[in-house]
Amino acid sequence: MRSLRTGLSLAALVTGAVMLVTAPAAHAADTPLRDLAAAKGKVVGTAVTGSKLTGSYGDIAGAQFGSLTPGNAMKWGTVEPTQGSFNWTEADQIVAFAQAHNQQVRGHTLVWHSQNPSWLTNGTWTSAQLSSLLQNHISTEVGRYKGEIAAWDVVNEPFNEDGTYRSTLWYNGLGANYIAQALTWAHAADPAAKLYINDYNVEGVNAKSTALYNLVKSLKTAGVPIDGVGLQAHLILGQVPAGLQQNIQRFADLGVDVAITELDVRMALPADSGKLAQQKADFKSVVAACAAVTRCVNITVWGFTDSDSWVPSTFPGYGAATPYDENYAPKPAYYGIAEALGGTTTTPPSGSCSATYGVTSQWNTGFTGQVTIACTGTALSSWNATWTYGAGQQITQAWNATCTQSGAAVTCTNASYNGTVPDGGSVTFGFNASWSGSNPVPVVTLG
Ligand code: 9MR
Repeated sequence: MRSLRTGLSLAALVTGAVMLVTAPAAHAADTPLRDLAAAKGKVVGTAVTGSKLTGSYGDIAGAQFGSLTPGNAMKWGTVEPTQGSFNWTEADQIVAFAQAHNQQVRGHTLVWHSQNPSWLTNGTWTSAQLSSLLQNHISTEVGRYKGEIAAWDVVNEPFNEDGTYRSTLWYNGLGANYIAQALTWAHAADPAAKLYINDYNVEGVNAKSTALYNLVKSLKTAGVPIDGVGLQAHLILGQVPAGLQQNIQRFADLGVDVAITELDVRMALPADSGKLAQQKADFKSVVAACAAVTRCVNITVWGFTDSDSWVPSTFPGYGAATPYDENYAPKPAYYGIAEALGGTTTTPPSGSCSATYGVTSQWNTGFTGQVTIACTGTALSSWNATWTYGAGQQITQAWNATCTQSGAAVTCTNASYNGTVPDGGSVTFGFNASWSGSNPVPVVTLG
């Protein structure tokens, strides 16, 4: 019974119940992205933050994605902040969550110039010492998760834009051979893990991607264990490189897998319906390019919600780069991914607002729910959301709205500060309620 209830609350959150202002619509994305991808022999994944894997964030991460990449939790600076003293807490948490949700883990990342501990970057090392530090790091981390990581981004961002090697701690201390050595050590520590080199601005055919291509080719020739190439795909709105599929194909033809490892599409804020439609087209074309190449095995978004994206802090004035908005409402980009994976989705028609009801947690006698009101192509300056409870549920408390209940009829009206729902934006309110017997999801009407 308990697991049935958990199942109910998850289904309620993910599928929700939607009523459009303009017209009732069969709501889209009934099949989770991970299932659409699996039907095409692909995996769709997301970067995650371990501490957030509860509530709506955890429900969506678990239900929609077939692989998880720790956004920061497996980086050297996180796992060994002080030499010899390890912190695997967040990494372990993500691996455990993935296993509980039948998901792969993409390990990220073992050898990088960034997010290293200061004891390492501030130290003075001979090349023999540096080599031994790196070998120990790789053996320790890969060994710890042996058998639990589908693929490792062993080397991250080794190239400059012109295709020369980036000047880093590793390149300067060990020469270009650090790449082959890192792959060899990783393979020794977990022979089953797929080993990748991962970089950005290598999505199209250009000097940098050609340098990566030449490197992979020479590693293959030399018998170095290299299984895949990661194209990060941190893209700008409307700028998906024309040669993306051709570039994926040329790597595949070398006999390695390809993954889109960090997909996001940033836009100048504020978002509006035109930009969100372009973003949908961009996500769709990236996913379609991967779907068209057999050896393109994984498409991972770098955070699935705009509330968990690196973009706004790194590119001030830019954001809205992921498939879900900050309130966990799926954006047009979400439907772009689904459509490229063969899903038949009905995106809300332009010029409408919708309300999505979800149960975010449930216990013996009560539950917490939320309603997200999202607009595209139009905006609201005030709103009320009404529904009828079918099984005696009773609201006890609400936040970010004023809710009243008369018999089975519930009416929730905007608070003084959140009546405005901008074009391309959303607001969410929440409530606690009691239930017994069953807790069916009502249909919400916006007024
Ligand atoms: O998402 C990561 C963010 O939380 C960190 O602050 C940032 C620091 O550089 O790294 C982000 O992830 C990066 C990834 O590890 C490698 N490719 C670029 C990503 C965005 O910076």
